[in-house]
Amino acid sequence: MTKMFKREDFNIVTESPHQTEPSPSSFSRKNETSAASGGKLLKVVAVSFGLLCVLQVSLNVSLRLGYFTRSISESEAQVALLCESNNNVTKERDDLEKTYNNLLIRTRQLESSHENLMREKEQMYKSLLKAQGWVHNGSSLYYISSVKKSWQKSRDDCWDRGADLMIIDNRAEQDFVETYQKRMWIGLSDAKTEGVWKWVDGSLLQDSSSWCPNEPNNGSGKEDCGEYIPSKDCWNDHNCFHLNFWICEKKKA
Ligand SMILES: [Ca+2]
Ligand SMILES: [Ca+2]
Ligand SMILES: [Ca+2]
Repeated sequence: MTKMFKREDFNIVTESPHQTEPSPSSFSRKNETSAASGGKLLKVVAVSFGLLCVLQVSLNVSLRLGYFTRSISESEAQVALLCESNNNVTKERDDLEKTYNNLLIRTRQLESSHENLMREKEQMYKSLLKAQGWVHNGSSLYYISSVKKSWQKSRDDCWDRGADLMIIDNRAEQDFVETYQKRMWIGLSDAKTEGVWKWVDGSLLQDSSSWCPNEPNNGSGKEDCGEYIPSKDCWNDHNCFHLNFWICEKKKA
């Protein structure tokens, strides 16, 4: 047969044999006290946990605030550095602009001075050439002698002046020569090959229309040098040892 145990049986066994059996009311108080202690403990734990949470949040906020404060300070410092750098760059740019403008003014002054000097040089050059007997016409300079010499001596004189006897290239040059009304040696000769007239630069005479009528006639078989005849405004072959005025020509520098 199975014995059925009641709650009271257990309570009796666990108590000392000398202890009086607790009354049902005291047992109930004991349970209430134990429950109250557990509730307090739970409250303490809950409050502690809550405090810990608040503490954690405060700590997090403090840490974040510290971090952001440092970041802001660092950013402000960087901004200050950038501003200072920008100010320096701006000042350098302003200084460079000022220097550039000064150089521009100086360059214009030098250009103006250079142009004045070039004009003065040109004037001095013209004055010097005029003093040396040179005349400017077109793209050439001409020297007309005031004494008479043979054709070769005349040419030597032109060489000494950095020129040569005149080569008449066109009508304008012939007209220029005509204004002097002098019988003058020009740079034309057939001394190397009779009848083959060449200019002093070695070029062959192309246009024979300026010879005087019936010239060149190689008179007496000894006329190998060309001269300008002002009275007829044409050319004649003449004895190279005859004394004549002469005209030199050189290109403008
Ligand atoms: Ca010429
Ligand atoms: Ca001849
Ligand atoms: Ca002749």
